[in-house]
Amino acid sequence: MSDQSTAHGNSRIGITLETFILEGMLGHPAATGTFTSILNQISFAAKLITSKVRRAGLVNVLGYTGATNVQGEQVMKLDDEANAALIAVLGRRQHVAAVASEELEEIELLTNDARARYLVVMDPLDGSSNIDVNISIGTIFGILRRTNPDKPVGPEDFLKPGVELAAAGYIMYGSSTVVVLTTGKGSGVHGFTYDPTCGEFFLSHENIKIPAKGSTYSINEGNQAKWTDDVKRWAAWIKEENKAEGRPYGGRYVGTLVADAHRTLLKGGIFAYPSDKKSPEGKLRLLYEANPFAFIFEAAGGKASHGKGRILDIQPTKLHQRTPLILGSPADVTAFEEFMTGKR
Ligand code: AFP
Repeated sequence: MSDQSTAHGNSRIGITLETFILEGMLGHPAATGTFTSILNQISFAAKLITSKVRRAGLVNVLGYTGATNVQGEQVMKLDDEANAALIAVLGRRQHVAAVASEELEEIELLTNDARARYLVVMDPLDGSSNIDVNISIGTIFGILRRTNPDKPVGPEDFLKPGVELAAAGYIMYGSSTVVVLTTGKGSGVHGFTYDPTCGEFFLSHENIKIPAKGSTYSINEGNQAKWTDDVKRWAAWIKEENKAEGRPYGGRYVGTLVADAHRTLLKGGIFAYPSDKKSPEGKLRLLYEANPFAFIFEAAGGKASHGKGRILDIQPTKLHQRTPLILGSPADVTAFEEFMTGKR
């Protein structure tokens, strides 16, 4: 399959991810190509991880679960493999100085070169408890500009509010592999679907806009006993019969943030992982789960909240900080916030 940019009139549907990224760079005459190169490297990592994910079931069937496989190689957990693939790929071109990963307690330095102007935050394999039951999993990433290139990178360099992200995206290993990315509100949110027969990502979802209001809610109902009274009231309200207001909403919950957020982004509605008695600070991680998704949802016309305000405005204090996370259509997230702030 070749680039099909001409087959759809003005639409760019069908162009490859590489061409899309390159055209973006050509629109910025001052661009050095560094940023373009990082996005290309991430799309290469997406292919590597896809090939590992697609064989995950076989690894078990063939009994490759011990410390070594038949080739005598160390068999890593898929989370570790995804982490290692991303670090290897991002480290190759000296553009990324360091990464903060869900898989690593500390940051990983990739180069001391002062010309490495970017930092990457990532959850290499989100939803890993779903691997064994063959349910969608994903990778989440965000790219930050390095503000002190003359100083060695430290964890404090990653503690920036999400508004400062230069780009964010995710890869979903679902019925197809899809990459969704954005460089912010002006550039839109775009999705690319992988064609395994030729090893390319093609633009399949151009300029994604989330519906203003949806009809689906996504929350782990098993946590109900631990919810605050405000969350309980909201959950009862969303299930209440009210035809004029489009309620009750249908429930959908995968338990992989990437999958629940992807569905919410395309179809509208709300995803909520609020704080509860067990996790008063929330469960999901601010830097590499909440912030990238908040950046994507806002760029698609949606909202991302911690219940009482904007995720992207939170000033992080810790690398692995947690946060409540509410994502979705603007009307649906606003209604949730109204329940949390005593307006309903
Ligand atoms: P795992 O990676 O341990 O499966 O956790 C996935 C996750 O971080 C996120 O992807 C889900 O939205 C959330 O946790 C699900 O959490 P619950 O299992 O508590 O509903």
